[in-house]
Order: sequence, then C-alpha cells, then structure tokens
Amino acid sequence: MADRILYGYWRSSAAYRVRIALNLKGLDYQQRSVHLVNNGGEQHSADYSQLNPNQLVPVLVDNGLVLNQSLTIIDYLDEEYGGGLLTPKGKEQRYLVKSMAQDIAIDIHPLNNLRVLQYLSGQMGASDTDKQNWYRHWIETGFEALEQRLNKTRGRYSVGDEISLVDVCLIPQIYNAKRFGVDLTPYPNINLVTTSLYGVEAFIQAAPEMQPDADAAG
Ligand SMILES: N[C@@H](CCC(=O)N[C@@H](CS)C(=O)NCC(=O)O)C(=O)O
Repeated sequence: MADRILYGYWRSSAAYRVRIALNLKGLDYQQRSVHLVNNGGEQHSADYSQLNPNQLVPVLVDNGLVLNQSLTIIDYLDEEYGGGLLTPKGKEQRYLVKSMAQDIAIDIHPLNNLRVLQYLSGQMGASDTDKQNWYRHWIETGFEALEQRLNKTRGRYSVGDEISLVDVCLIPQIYNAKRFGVDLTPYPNINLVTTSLYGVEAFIQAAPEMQPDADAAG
C-alpha cells in the first residue's frame, strides 16, 4: 500500500473531487475520516488544525508531503503521477478547463460550505428555509452559467470526450444539488454529462455512499 493518506469526509464535495482524481489515476490511498459534525466538528480539533490550519477537508499526505486545497492537490497529482491529465497540457484547453472547474469549485461551492451555513443560522439568525433558499440560489446561478458554457464545450464529457477537472468538480456539485432538492431539469447539457460520468468506475467508487465512513443518518 502506498504511503498516501486522504483526510476527508464522505459527504465533503472537495474530498469527493480528490477521491475521483486518485481513482482515475489508479493511485492507492488510505482514508482517515474527519467527521464534520460530530464532536463539534473534528476539522476543528487540535490535531487536525495542525495538519490544516484552515480547518477544512481534504488534506492529502503523499509520502510525507502535506497538501490542502482540492484543486491544488489534483494539479499535484497531474504533475507528479501523470496518467490521464485532468488539466490538459494544450494552452487553450488548459485554461478553458481550469476556468470552468473554478466556476464550480470557487464561485459556487464555498458559498454553500458548512461553516457559511452555520454562520447564517447562528450569527445571522437565518431560518432553515432561508438557508435552503440560499443554498439553491447559488447552485442555480452557477448552473445557469455552466449550462451555457457547455453548449460550446460539451462532448461526451464537459469539455469534449476526455474526462477533465470540470467533470471532477461537477459530479460532487450535482450530489450537493440533489441533496438540497435543486431542480435539475433546466440543465440538459449538465444532465447529459452527468449521465456519462455516472457510468465511469472511478466516479462510482468515489461516491459518498461508497465510502467507509458513510453514515445513513448523515
Ligand atoms: N477550497 C477548499 C474547500 C474545502 C472545503 O470547503 N471543505 C469543506 C467540505 S466540502 C469543509 O471542510 N467544511 C467544514 C466546515 O465548513 O467547517 C478545497 O477545495 O479543498
């Protein structure tokens, strides 16, 4: 077994991205679960904070190298291990893929992160309904734009017929969207790509419900 440990949580979409990337590259790894809810959130524990002062998952420890930020981890895996490159080498494709992946990972996902939702209900006094509306609003805003971009880029996958970083970010975001009851019918391009990706083994094995720490009670 390789000296590679992924600190994550089954429902974390950022950890889900890294699981997909590791699987696509055929890289072995051990998983350490950091429960984001139990014990006040294990991401805030002293031990985990040493590993990542941002108190967010995932962290990948690869042969002693400690890395956080899922997109950076995936860049590292591309550079270090090659295989199917998730961020292609060609200049035009490379920046297209990076920008579309960031549309999801940087412009949608952080607004709906657990700590943001906790702040909304705690410090801002938002109701559960307000929080759900907030959550859905930012996904719908991002998906409307992504749907338009896919008109020009979509093949079997988000950008042509090769799996890319966009797909790696899309599927975890779809998981979140479904979990919070977002209506996906207005996004035919997104749905077509999602259907293709649901058939790929690396994505199947990375799914939250397949993880050792998956908890039916949430
Ligand atoms: N930009 C970071 C985001 C990491 C992140 O937001 N992780 C979430 C789970 S998806 C988390 O740990 N949330 C815990 C919290 O909000 O307290 C990445 O891509 O790795």
